Amino acid sequence: MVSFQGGPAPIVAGKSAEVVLNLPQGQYVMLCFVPAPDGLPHLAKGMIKPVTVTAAAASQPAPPKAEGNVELNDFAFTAIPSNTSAGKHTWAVMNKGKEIHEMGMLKLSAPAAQVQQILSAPPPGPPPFMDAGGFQAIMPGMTGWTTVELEKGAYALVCFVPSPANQGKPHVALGMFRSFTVK
Ligand SMILES: [Cu+2]
Repeated sequence: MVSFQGGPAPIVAGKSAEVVLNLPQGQYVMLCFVPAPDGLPHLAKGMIKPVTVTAAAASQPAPPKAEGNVELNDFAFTAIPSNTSAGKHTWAVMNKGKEIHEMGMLKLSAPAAQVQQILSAPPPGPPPFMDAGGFQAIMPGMTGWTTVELEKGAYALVCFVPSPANQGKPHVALGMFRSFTVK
């Protein structure tokens, strides 16, 4: 009934995330899957909004100039930009796999290996990371753009999309996690 067309990934309160999408004309919904303290996703509490995308104007802006590519694959981030210095960067996010993928970005406050393990089976209590934006799920073959604002420290890219070919396991449990350091 739906196809995933991207959008900004979860971000901590008070910060902002930026994406550029090339949306075909049609009916859309914006929604938020982040769980509330009672476990219900925000969309069940009203965080869902229909949007109509009308026909494109004759003259279209050029795609953003990306300084690097993030390649999403089954089930790994097979390429990430080489320049991850502190500051703003515009990345092209490309789904090169056969499944739907996303590029969630986390700022880590624990070693990456420990965070990766926790994400597959989250224990109760505050997580050792902060949601730092990124790019929401897109269909195979699609590309979008995100401008990320990096601070010094440890980060990871992660995909939580469930895999139909693997009993619905989230991609992170299949290895779709890649850490990087911002200097
Ligand atoms: Cu994925």
